Amino acid sequence: MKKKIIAAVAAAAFLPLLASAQFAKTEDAIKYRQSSLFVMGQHFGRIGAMVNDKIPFDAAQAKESAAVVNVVGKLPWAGFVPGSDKGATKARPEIWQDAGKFKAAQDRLAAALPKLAAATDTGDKAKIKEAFGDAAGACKNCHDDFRAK
Ligand code: ASC
Repeated sequence: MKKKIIAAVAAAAFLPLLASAQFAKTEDAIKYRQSSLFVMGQHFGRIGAMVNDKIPFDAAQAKESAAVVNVVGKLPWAGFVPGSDKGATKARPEIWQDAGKFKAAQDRLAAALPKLAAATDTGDKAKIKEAFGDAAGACKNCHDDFRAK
């Protein structure tokens, strides 16, 4: 018991270290954020296609996609490690130069995604469409300021 507690405390102490050493290579950090954004975009796009009448509305699928987006939407930010503005990336240097503004853009998405998930719980297409619009606005806001064309 005592050993387990000591091990847990020791592990907790190393957590910040592990988080900062999450990627073996800068390229991996870039791939990680691009992959998570890609997966998020696929599922977000499915919801968009439904609420914009491009594909049939399916409440269960909307709910499933919103749940994916809600979780995967938390992931990309850890991939924006210092020095990863070079290479195969559209990330603009402002991400690191104006970190506060970049964080605010993340927070806007983080506020919108649980609302999208909650809207899909109702199964009400109009409500989902409204929440989707807010979340899409958060995507666009960040892309406008921080993603190269
Ligand atoms: C999407 C998607 C985005 C956003 C953005 C909103 O479906 O993949 O990146 O919406 O286009 O403006």
